[in-house]
Amino acid sequence: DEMNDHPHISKFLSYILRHHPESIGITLDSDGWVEIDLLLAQAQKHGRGISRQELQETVDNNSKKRFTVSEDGCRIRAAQGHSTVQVSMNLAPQMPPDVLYHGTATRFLDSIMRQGLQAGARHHVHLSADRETAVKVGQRHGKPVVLCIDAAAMHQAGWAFYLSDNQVWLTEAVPPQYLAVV
Ligand code: HQG
Repeated sequence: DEMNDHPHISKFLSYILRHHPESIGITLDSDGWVEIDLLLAQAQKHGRGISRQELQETVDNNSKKRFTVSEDGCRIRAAQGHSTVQVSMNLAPQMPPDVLYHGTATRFLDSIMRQGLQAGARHHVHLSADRETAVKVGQRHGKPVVLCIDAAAMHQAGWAFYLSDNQVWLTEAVPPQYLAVV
């Protein structure tokens, strides 16, 4: 099926490209890229036979555009969400919109309003330019609540913001004074 988004392959690629490339004996470069031929060969060796076409369909049909293939078609990377791997992604700091949103679960609110938003296992806190995306992200964790981030004030104070290949806004942390419950 040409619209197949291959959710199992997507989960596998997220695991490898965000968290544990070493589990199939590959390393990512500092921008998070790996040669597709090498990735597929090593996956095969570890019992995950994936064709080049299945990989391309997974990339093209992924609802969140989680993976980016390089312009020459030879390399792939996860757009965001990295944890343990040492990747910088080499994203240039960007001027954020004045307001950004973060969706979370209500049970995290007290802690977040005390400590601010923290990246936890990931390299960055994930923010979105629209409220709807934040609601969806929050729903993954429980009863959703959306926080408004005063990105203009943060930017003014010197915090760097980055925009991932798939339009997720990233920053190191968000101190409580820049947060409000919508
Ligand atoms: C919460 C998905 C207590 C934070 C989405 C979140 C996103 C705190 C959870 C991407 C806290 C971490 C990332 C604090 C933050 N006290 N809780 N001080 N600071 N939290 O999954 O943003 O499907 O690591 O609110 O679309 O939910 O993976 O982050 O609830 O873009 O492609 O700690 O993951 O994309 O959870 O989601 P996560 P997230 P993918």
